[in-house]
This record gives sequence, structure tokens and C-alpha cells, in this order.
Amino acid sequence: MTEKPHKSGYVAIIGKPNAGKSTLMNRILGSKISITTHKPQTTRHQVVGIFSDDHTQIIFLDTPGVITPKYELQKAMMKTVERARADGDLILLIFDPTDTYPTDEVIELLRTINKPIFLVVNKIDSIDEKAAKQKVASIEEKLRFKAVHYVSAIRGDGMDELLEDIRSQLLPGPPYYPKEDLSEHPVRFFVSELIREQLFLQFHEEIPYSCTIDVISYETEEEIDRISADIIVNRKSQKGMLIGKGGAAIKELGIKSRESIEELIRKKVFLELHVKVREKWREKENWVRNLGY
Ligand SMILES: Nc1nc2c(ncn2[C@@H]2O[C@H](COP(=O)(O)OP(=O)(O)OP(=O)(O)O)[C@@H](O)[C@H]2O)c(=O)[nH]1
Ligand SMILES: [Mg+2]
Repeated sequence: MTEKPHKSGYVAIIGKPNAGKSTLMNRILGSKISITTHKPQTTRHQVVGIFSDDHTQIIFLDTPGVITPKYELQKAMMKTVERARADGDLILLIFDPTDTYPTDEVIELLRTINKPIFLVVNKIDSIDEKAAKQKVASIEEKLRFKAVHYVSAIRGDGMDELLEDIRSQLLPGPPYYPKEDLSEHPVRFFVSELIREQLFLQFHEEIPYSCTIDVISYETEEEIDRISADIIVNRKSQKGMLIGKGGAAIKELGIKSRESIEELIRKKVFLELHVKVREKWREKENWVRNLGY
């Protein structure tokens, strides 16, 4: 009997904003590693998610949705996508067939690379097969794919077949991380992401896009973790909106954020939030870099 060789490799998850990239990664890992919301441009960093079984380790790189950047923060986000494109042994282009706008920027980004690409057609739970196939045909005219998969990241349809096909593309190699690891980011990263997720869920229009989170301190005690974080806003006028009437908005943000952090670390959390104004931080390369992008 021949043993299955151990295989490992990097898989970059690339696509337009809101296509379901983070949902797909979370679904494969069976764990919420990357935040997801109904709003585009939720993901801003390269988020590492590690899938392991006895004979495979796949390191997924979730990335921000591909856009034409307008300010420094978005430029940094697109550098992240380019890095993942360079690091991936295989690329998954996540495509949302219910999206009525063109996919040109993503196609442009992937046109010149010489690596296998899978087209992963997501959200098949909300479009009929014929309509999805028509859309796929128009993308296949522009890019060559090693395989096309139809999936629903929300429902989990097509995940086993996708995983098996990803594995078939990987080369024999050792695991790079301990098999029980699901990610590699420090807990502070997840804390700031979970607060940012609540910003996207609770605030409207420009607010979530104008904010970032800076975890100032994280103290671990036996019974409780004490976390203090700044919410950085882009304009002075946004501070009041974040705080809300009588502090109601920031209170709600704090409660929901604390609950999701507690769920992650399975421990009681004391969370202190402060709003700070950094005039036009999104447009300034220094600030963008200092704030972790
Ligand atoms: N109906 C349906 N909705 C989905 C599916 N997968 C993801 N979604 C929804 O699509 C929205 C965007 O999902 P995300 O995973 O945040 O998308 P993303 O591509 O990571 O988005 P960005 O980080 O903004 O680039 C969320 O509301 C998801 O619930 C799916 O298979 N079916
Ligand atoms: Mg995302």
C-alpha cells in the first residue's frame, strides 16, 4: 500500500469586494478567522487561515477586494492583494455571479501571472444555474482557469470538492505550522478586526470606511482580559457620530464588540473604547503605515 504524501502550499483568495472571500475561508476552516459583513471593503489586511488534516496543510491568504484605489489606505490594501498574488501557489478567484458590475480590475490583476487559477463561482444559492454559467462564460473568454467550481460559501455547497481539487494542485511538502493552528495573527489583531466588524455593522455611509482601530493595551488577568482601544476617525465631525446622543452609539459598539471578543477568547473581557481624531489619516501614507496597514 502506498502512503498518501503530505502536501502543503499557499492559496491566495482574490476577488472583488463582497464576493464572499472571507466567508469562504471561514467556511473551509470551520471557524471565524476573517470578519465578514454585507458591506464591500470589509477586509483590509491579508488574513491567514490554516487548514490542516492528516496529510494536507493549506495556508489560505484572504485579501481585500480588488478596487482602483483612491486614497493611501486603499493603496495599501491593494499592495496586500499583490503580495498574496505573489505568495500563492494557487489562486482562487472568487466570483459573485449576482454582482452586476464588471470584474475587469480582478481580471487585469491576474492576467499576467503564470500560476494555476481556479474560478470559484460563489453564492449559487441565490442565482439560477443558467444565469451563473452565462456570466462565467464571459470571464472564461478573458482568463484561463485550471478549474471552475460552483459553490455556496454560506451553505457550504461544493466545499469538499473544492478542497480536494486544491489539494491535487499542491506539491508534496511538510506542514509549515503546527496542525492545531488556525491562524498566525496575534490576539490584538483579532480584537481590532472584531471591533471594526461592529463598526461596519452598526454605522452607515462613510463612517466604517473612515475608521480604524488601534489597540492601546491588552492586559491578561486570571479571570478577565482588560483591553483598551482607540477608534481613529478621519474627520472631527465623525467623532460625535461615533459617540452618539448621550454616548449611546459608542456604548452599543462597546457591548457588541466585547461580546464577540469574549466569544473568540472564551474569557471575560473589559473593553474600553476612546475616539481619537487623526485628520485625514486615510490619505496620509505615514498614518496608514503607523496604524498597521
Ligand atoms: N447568498 C450568499 N451570500 C453570501 C455567500 N457567501 C458570502 N455571502 C455574503 O456576501 C457578503 C460579503 O461576504 P464577505 O465574505 O464579507 O465578502 P468578501 O469578499 O470577503 O468582501 P470584502 O472583504 O469586502 O472584499 C456577506 O453578506 C455574506 O454573508 C453565499 O454563498 N451566498
Ligand atoms: Mg473579506
